[in-house]
Amino acid sequence: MDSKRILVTGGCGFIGSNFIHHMRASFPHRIVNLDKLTYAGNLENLKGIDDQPGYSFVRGDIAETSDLESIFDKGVDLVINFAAESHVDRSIIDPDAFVKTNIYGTYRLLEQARKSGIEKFLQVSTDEVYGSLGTTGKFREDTAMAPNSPYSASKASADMLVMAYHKTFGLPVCITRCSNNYGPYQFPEKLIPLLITNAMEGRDLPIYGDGMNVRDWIHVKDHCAAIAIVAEKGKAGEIYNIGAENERTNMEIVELILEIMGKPRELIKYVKDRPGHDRRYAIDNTKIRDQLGFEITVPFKTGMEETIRWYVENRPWWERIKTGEYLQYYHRWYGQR
Ligand code: NAD
Ligand code: TDX
Repeated sequence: MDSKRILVTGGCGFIGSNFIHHMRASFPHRIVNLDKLTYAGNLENLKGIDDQPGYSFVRGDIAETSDLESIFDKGVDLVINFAAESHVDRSIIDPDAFVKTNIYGTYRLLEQARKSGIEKFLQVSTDEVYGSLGTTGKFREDTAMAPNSPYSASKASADMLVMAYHKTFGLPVCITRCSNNYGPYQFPEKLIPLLITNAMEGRDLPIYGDGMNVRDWIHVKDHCAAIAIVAEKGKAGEIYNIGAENERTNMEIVELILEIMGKPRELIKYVKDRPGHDRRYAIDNTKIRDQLGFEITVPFKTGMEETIRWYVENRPWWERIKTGEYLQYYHRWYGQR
């Protein structure tokens, strides 16, 4: 790939920061990271990159035209939109920010890209837009969307806007729909880091309902590699599913974590189910494998061992989040600027 100017939105979150690490290690592109720094955005995730030439950080909101204009005025070749409210449980408590960022924010970004002209707009979406599967079958790119939570409905709405901008205005877009990610820098509200960090603290490991819901887990490194491939080779107007063919029940996940960490089963606590809890997700990744040459590189057990080691070795990272110290730090540091 030639050197490009890439706008990465939401680059201080879990997948966005892993993606920036991946790109800086592999490609010569200039990256502008636009992030609002919500509770999920953490500048620490980019330590070591923040002062590199060719990388810049802008604190701002994808839903604010003025924040976007100041970046697009300097030229943008490629937009990769990670910015989102991403936690299903929070969308059940208060969907407001989900509608604002995931739908309206994506719309503003599309409008800016359309006005400024770009080579490609890559929307990072999710398999949750397809809804829930029974015991058989897999999501294909032509599976109809049937979202069940405010989060997945907001992501599905954004996907429809993205595709409409392609059909109506000819904007060169691609959409990726990935399954559940795990790996370093994941906010400890999500299942895997929540279980690991609670186990380290000797706290209960909450499992919703009967624990038999199925997710198709992929290491974040493989997701980031797939996004880079779609950014380079994806055809405009196309959707690409991303998954690792790695279906596990939540019980299998908690048991594996307990086994690797050498912790007792007694820590498991069944709790009241999530309302509208999707039963099963499974991705058919034939299209991205056959058409773009994507391959999975991280075996699940190895990926989980590495991830657990990362949380053990980076205890201050998640302790600051769990004690709220990061937020206090943030207000102290930025409050007077
Ligand atoms: P995350 O919650 O860890 O990070 C989201 C980032 O976006 C944060 O840094 C936050 O500060 C930023 N942000 C939020 N609102 C913003 C706004 N209005 N303007 C600018 N920045 C804003 O999320 P994640 O898990 O890294 O997910 C990234 C993307 O990937 C999301 O679009 C999500 O829907 C999608 N996705 C996630 C998974 C998963 O398993 N985590 C799987 C498939 C797809
Ligand atoms: O405490 C918990 N106990 C529990 O049993 C939590 C937090 C979750 N769960 C269950 C719910 C799901 O079946 O574990 C499974 C995974 O839950 P989450 O980590 O909340 O992920 P999920 O709801 O599947 O959504 C994730 O994957 C798709 C991401 O959060 C989304 O951003 C992504 O789009």
